[in-house]
Amino acid sequence: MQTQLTTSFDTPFEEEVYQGLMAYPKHLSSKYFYDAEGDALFQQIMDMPEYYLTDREFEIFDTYKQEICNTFSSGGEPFNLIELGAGDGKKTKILLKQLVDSGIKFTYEPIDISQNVLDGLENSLKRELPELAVATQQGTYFEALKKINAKDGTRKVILFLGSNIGNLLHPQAISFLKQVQGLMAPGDLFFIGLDQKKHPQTILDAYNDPTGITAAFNKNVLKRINTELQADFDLDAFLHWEVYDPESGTAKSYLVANSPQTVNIKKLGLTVGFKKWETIHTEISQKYDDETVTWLSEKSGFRITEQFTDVDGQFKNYLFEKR
Ligand code: AVI
Repeated sequence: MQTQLTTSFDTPFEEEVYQGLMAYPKHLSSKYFYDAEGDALFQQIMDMPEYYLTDREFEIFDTYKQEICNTFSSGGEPFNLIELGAGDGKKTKILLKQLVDSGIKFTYEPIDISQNVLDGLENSLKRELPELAVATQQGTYFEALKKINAKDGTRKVILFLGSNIGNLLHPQAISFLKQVQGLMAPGDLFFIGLDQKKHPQTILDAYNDPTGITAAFNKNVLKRINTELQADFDLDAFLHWEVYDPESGTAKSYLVANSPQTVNIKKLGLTVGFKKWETIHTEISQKYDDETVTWLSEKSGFRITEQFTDVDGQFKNYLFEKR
């Protein structure tokens, strides 16, 4: 049973929560996992032994830092190294250090929606790499890229790491890549990290850790609805559930109601009923193979010029060029 008293929304969050919980089957977007608490939980996830993605990409950078940096600096012209969604920059620092040590001229321009994240990153870079030129860009990726383009015509190398695009379905990923491609000039490069298809159990373990960090991360969307929209979700009344389809390469996260219940969301004037075992789909984490990456790149106007992988082929970083 669903009842609704109001339909005007103050924020996209309100509208998406409303639409997602009124839908059948129910869904909520994983982009709402990330508030200060969600950011901290994701940081813990990246440090978990089961979450191999971070370590494998770190291994690739550590092994191929020289080759990667040579491709970035081709021709020796100064360039802007732009990172979409910079986070704490742990992996990027390997490349930054290599570029600085090689005397290559570049400016690091991390883009993030959170000024807090950017301040933390800038402070740590000042301490660890004082000679590095940094120009942080607060805002959405596309706003910030447009601003960078308007400022000067310096060649761009754009980083999008951590298989972040895997949280988008293929059509959304293509539209995202097309927008990036549209903001690139000939000669600019796009360097993207993509998690690969592998033993299904390895993937399930990465998204279903025994300590419950991933479960807390998944439930953080309910916690945000409780605090920001004055709701009364009982977090213990939902199970975190992960499935992986080895054919499509899609890992999906759900929250599953373990009892019949009614949730009130005051800010939306909404009462939402859940049957026992009813689901809320919250996240996809797409896994890739070379054929799929080639298809995605071609669909969005790119060509793959190089790729780097860890020793077991678990993760890959691809270099895309505008076609
Ligand atoms: C940010 N993103 C690429 C992570 C992933 O692997 O899908 C988010 C995450 N969800 C659960 N664990 C990590």
